[in-house]
Amino acid sequence: MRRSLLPFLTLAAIAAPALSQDAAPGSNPIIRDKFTADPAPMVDGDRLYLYVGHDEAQRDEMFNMKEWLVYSTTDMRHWTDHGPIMKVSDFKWAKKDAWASQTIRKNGRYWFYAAVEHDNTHPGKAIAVAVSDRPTGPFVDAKGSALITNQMTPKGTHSWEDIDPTVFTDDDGTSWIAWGNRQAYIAKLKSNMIELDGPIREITPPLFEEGPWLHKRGRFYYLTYASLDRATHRDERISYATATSLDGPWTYRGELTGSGKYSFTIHPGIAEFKGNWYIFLHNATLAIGDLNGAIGRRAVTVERLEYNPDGTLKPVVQTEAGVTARPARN
Ligand code: FUB
Repeated sequence: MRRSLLPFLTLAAIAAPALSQDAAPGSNPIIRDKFTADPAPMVDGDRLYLYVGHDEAQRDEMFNMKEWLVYSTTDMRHWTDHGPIMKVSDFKWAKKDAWASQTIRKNGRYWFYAAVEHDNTHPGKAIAVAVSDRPTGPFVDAKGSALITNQMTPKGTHSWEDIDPTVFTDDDGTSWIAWGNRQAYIAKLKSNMIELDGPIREITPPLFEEGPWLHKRGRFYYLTYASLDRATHRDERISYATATSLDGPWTYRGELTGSGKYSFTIHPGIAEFKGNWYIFLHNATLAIGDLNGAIGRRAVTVERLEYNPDGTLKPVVQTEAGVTARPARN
């Protein structure tokens, strides 16, 4: 997120036309009765769960995010609304800002990591961890304090550097957490999932802005993220890097998408579900009542994610049809 552009971006988004509420099930945006952002898919059994932040910005407010929601699907077309899983006020040490999150299953429990604003004891953004016995919650604060605070990454230049956690369990059972804004970091998690195991390492890839997402396919690890080329672009796009080990080195592979329509931010979430790969994103094309899309009123979308034979990713075109369109022929 880059603060100086925000008034302009909000005005640009006000031009968004209203979208039809009776579009084909599964077309983009996939949730149309609430503004949702920062999608984080998790596959569990027969179902894909989608964790999102709830955008509730009014008028010219920038962000107003107080809670996280979860939806699920078995067919990528029809989504069940399971409601809020947690409010930021459930973390007693946090002040506000239910920002980007990710949930993973480990040892039969569901671990939810999220960015929030810490209270004045540790000024700046922080990363929280919560746990539940069910993917739909309720989730409770698993630690009673932040997992990561702004003070733990002293090289950073700004107070919202420690946001957007992505959590990934490697083939050997070790779980890792990566996060960041402008600087990207990675650390191992202890098996209790609520403590770091060892040092924090910086892994900032080219043009990194925020929203890292870790996944693995075949021999490659992928670090996909919101990027911003300040010299040429006004809005974030998605870029990615690959490695053959989470210790790196990471090879920059370039841009994967353009910007989200009418949106300064964009945020990737990737999952394989029933033999197909998907990338979830957000844009600001949705209008609800007299509220149009804006920087704080986003809408989650999904597209197919396809690989080239060498493991690189095919460019993703953001569409209204989304997964309702026929898959492209190889
Ligand atoms: O939704 C609030 C923030 O905006 C997220 O943490 C960033 O990734 C960006 O989407």
